Amino acid sequence: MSDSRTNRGATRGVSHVSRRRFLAGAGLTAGALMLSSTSTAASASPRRALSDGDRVPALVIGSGYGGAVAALRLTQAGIPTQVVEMGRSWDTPGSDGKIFCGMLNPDERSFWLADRTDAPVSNFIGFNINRNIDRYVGVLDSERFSGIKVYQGRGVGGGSLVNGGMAVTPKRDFFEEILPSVDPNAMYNTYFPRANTALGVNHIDEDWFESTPWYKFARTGRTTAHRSGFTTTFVPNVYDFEYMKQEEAGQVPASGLDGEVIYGNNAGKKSLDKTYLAQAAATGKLTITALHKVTGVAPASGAGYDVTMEQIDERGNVIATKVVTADRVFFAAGSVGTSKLLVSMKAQGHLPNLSSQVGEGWGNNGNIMFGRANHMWHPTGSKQATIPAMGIDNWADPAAPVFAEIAPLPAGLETYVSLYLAITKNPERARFQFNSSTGAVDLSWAASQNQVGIDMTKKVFDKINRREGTIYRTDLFGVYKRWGDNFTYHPLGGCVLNEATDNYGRLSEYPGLYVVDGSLVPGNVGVNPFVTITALAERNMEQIISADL
Ligand code: FAE
Repeated sequence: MSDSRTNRGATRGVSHVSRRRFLAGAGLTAGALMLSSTSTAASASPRRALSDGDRVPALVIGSGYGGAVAALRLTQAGIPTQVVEMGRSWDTPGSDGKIFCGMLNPDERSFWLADRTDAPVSNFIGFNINRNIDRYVGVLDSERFSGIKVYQGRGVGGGSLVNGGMAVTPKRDFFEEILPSVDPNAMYNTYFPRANTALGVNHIDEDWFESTPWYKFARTGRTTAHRSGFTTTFVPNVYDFEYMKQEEAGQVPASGLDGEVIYGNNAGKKSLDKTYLAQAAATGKLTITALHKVTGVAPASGAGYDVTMEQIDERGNVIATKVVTADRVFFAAGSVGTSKLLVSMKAQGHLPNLSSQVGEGWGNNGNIMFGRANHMWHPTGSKQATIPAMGIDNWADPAAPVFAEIAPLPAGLETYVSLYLAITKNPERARFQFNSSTGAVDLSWAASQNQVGIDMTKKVFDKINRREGTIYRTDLFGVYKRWGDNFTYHPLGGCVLNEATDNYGRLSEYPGLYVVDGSLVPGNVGVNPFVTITALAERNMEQIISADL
């Protein structure tokens, strides 16, 4: 079986350009980082956080992928843009001199307003490895609904702060299947390449991959996959692999080689604050108001929309409530955040004419995490990079459509575990619903809806286990629990393009309201989603700016 480059064509030649952009971006960010945590834009005008009663031309709710694209393209079009972000700006080191904490020593910076960490791999050989922490506006949230837990990044940069950086352009035939109203030629010729360039996507040096101890876990996963007849593929990333090589050589501070990823990377990763948001800040037209959570959007008297927000302190206490009037509002709070806001605004009569499709079409991108126990003669290495670089690609098999990332388990010791995050073609969907008795928005997903994804995963990995004479680990996600099927890293949908919105993300019933984030993607994209979210936002913003502004 052979390796192949995942969608290499879409990103070929990007690394040199993006490296230059990254360095430029990092410089800009350094300037931006001098500002306070409530107003982080370099030379933004006005250079202050939003105040009660302000009137602004464009307000973006959330600073993840959709929000960052909107911010950059609006500011480049000359429009002063306000981004409102509920998380903090991750620009100030803690007492240990680092901005983020590592995975093996999590502290209050790890989790969003929680008393205890809630790591996806929660257990190890019978022990729960979570630990008590102080409540703080940490960078990773595990938002709980009755049937699923949704991991999301919190802070300026959204999911880019906590994710594994895997930058995968989706397979064209599946993209055409899920979003038939979108011109695929435009996406694959223009917007995917644009997104990959602006995100700073790069590829691992394959010779280095083959020789470094830090990717032994991936080579072991590859060997066992190939022996059972499965194909693997290198996966592009926004972590700078050249920086990682320098980490190995001891020339720069280690991050991806020092157990840092889901609670943030202190170096190496081109998160959005170093790419899109840094470029937007450089226009002088951007202001980011952090630690402000939008709670309501409703038509203003006269023109525009009143956006209500709560300012919180770093312990999560509400310290002010503000209402800002915006001519245009871009919902970029992520699949969960945007869907919850819109569903509750509709149900409470603030935006009653929103489409009945708002809240529909949510999926978990078929996520299933699990581990296999290798034999002792098949170690995975005590040294493991935190950044995944390879996947098992069985998507074309209709009986078991699975794209499984070979994930690291950087425990600092040999575990013999091969860990995987499988993306399966799970067709199950759920809806967000307003609960009038609690005032909260529930998600209807039931745990049983992930069984179809487990069945697909088993078809691939049972075969590998039979061939290798190995078994699944049952100690990683609880006690005697084989599947990490009760959480997702990839929430998608809830405000699906061309169903809840028009074909460009406009909430047509309310001119001036737009959706630009992962809620537009209908539940499953077959690969890790941020490149798709970014490229779709690029496409939609181009149209919106030229036609509406
Ligand atoms: P997102 O990035 O979540 O940004 C939404 C932002 O809005 C956040 O910063 C929120 O704090 C903020 N927000 C929410 N509600 C409000 C409100 N009411 N008021 C103000 N602000 C608000 O949305 N994807 C990949 O493609 N590759 C990977 O390797 C990968 N690894 C992942 C690993 C982890 C641990 C996690 C959690 C996710 C991973 N993902 C990965 C998923 C990826 O990060 C996710 O799809 C995108 O971040 C979603 O982008 P959005 O713009 O939709």
